[in-house]
Amino acid sequence: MAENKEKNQTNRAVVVKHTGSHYLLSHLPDWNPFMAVVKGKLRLDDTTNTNPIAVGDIVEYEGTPSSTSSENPCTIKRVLERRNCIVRRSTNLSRQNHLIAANIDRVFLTVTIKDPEVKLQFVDRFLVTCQAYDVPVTILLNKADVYRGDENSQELKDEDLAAMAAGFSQIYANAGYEVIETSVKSGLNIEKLRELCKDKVVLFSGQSGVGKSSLINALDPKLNLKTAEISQAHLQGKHTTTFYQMHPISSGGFVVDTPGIRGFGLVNFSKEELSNYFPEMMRVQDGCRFNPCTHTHEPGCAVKEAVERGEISPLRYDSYLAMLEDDGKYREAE
Ligand SMILES: Nc1nc2c(ncn2[C@@H]2O[C@H](COP(=O)(O)OP(=O)(O)O)[C@@H](O)[C@H]2O)c(=O)[nH]1
Ligand SMILES: [Mg+2]
Ligand SMILES: [Zn+2]
Repeated sequence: MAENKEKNQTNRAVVVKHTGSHYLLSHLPDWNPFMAVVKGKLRLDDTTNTNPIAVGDIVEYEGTPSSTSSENPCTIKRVLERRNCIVRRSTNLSRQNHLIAANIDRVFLTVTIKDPEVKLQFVDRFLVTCQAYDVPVTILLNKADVYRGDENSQELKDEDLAAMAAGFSQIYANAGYEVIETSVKSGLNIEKLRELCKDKVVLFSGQSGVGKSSLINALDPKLNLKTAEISQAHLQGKHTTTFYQMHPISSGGFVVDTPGIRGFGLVNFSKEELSNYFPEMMRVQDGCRFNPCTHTHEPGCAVKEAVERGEISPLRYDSYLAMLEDDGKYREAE
C-alpha cells in the first residue's frame, strides 16, 4: 500500500529474545531491543520446528521500533534463510525439533573433567551435530583450577585429573578441534575467550554444572546470569519450553546461554554420511578402497588403518560405531 509506505516500511533485525508471546529484536551490532509480534501467517518454508523463529534469526518486520514495552509492537513478516541453526528434538516420540538458535558464529562446547565428569559420547554426538549443522565449535575445558595450581606456580594440584585433562585435550586436538582450558576462578584464558567472542554471536552449551553461566559472567560481570542452578532436565518435558536469549558482551559480541539442556537431537543422516562429520575421518577416507565406505567391515579401509596406527582415537571410533548402531532413529546427544 503506497500511502502507508513510510509506516509499513520493511526492515531487518535480529531476534535477541523470545518470551512466548512476543519477541525482542535488535539491529545488531547495535543493542536497541524493541518489541515485535507475529500476526497471522508467517512466510516460512520449514514446518518441522515447533517454534518457527529462534534467537539469532534475521527477520523482516513492519512498523516503527519503539521500545521493549508491548505498546505498538512491530510485526514480524518473514524469517530470512538461516546460515545455520542448532536444534533439539522436542520430545522422545515426536519428530519435531525445537530450534535453539540460528545464525551462530561459534559454539563453545563446555566440559569439565570432574564435577561433572565429561561424557565422551555426549561430546562426540554434540560435535557431530555441530558439523552437520555447519556451526564452528570450540571446546572449553573449564574448571582448570581444580587440577592446576595458581598461574604462577608450575606445580599441579591434582596430577591424576591433570593427566585426564591432557588426555582429553589430545583426543580432540587430534580430531581437529580447538580445546581451550579455562577457569572462572583463576581467570585462565578468559581474555582469550573475550577475543573469540568479539563481533560474533556465540552459544555456550554443555552439560549442566560445567560453568557455562559462570564463564559468561566472567566475560562480562554486568550480565550477572544465575549460576549453580538446579538441573532443569525434569522440567523439560512435553509441556515446558525453554526460552533463549542473547546478551551483549561489553567488550564486543553477543552470547546465548543454554540452561539445563538435556541433549541435542541429531539430524537423520545416512550411514554413509556419518563419517563426514568426524573431521579426522574425513581427512583420510579418500584412501578407502570402497566409496562409500562405512569404515566397519570393508577391506582396505583407510579409516580403520588410521585407528590401528593410533592416528585416529579408538574412543572417537567407538563413538562413531555407537552412532551407526542407532540406525534409523533420531540420534540424541544424551
Ligand atoms: N572451581 C571452579 N568452579 C567453577 C568454575 N566455573 C564454574 N564453577 C562452579 O560450577 C558450578 C556450576 O556453574 P554454572 O555456571 O551454574 O554452570 P552451568 O550449569 O553450566 O551454567 C557453580 O557452583 C560455579 O561456581 C571454575 O572455573 N572453577
Ligand atoms: Mg547455567
Ligand atoms: Zn573406510
